[in-house]
Amino acid sequence: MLLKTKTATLLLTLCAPLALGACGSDAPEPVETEAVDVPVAADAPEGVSLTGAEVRMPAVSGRPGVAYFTIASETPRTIASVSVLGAERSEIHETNMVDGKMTMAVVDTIDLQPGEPLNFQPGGYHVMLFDMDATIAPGSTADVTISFADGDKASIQAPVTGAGGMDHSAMEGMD
Ligand SMILES: [Cu+2]
Repeated sequence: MLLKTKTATLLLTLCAPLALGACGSDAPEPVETEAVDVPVAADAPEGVSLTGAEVRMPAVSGRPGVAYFTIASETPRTIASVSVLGAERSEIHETNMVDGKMTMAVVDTIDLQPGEPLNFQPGGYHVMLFDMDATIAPGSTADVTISFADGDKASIQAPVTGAGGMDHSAMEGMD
């Protein structure tokens, strides 16, 4: 997942000077640019944190894309829907293992509890994006909006990445 990768990179960057034993004043300052790359919601209700968003292209053109992110709330909230600008329709799905097979089910709403961040990620909750237009392309960003049952919304700019990950192949049979 994107967020984990970025965190690992940041730790490596911070640890490098120590590992080299270069603690003198000549040691280069650790650069934290990787951490800045983690997308953070510019627009979210108070107490809501929305981070690490990613929109992934389908392996086969015309198939649904998928959106991932991490969301947390300091108060109980219900996620009612997730939409992405440039995708005509979206559905929240949950991946489950049933009898050793990976299956997906549409989820209408998700309850968010304080202290329990939800990771939308391959193999778990994810948002399927149908009928994406050309504005969603690798290297660009897509506007992801989470709508809560009380009408509040949180938005984040998600980097669009190329196809990849297991969860896509699992989706090919689904429509
Ligand atoms: Cu799905």
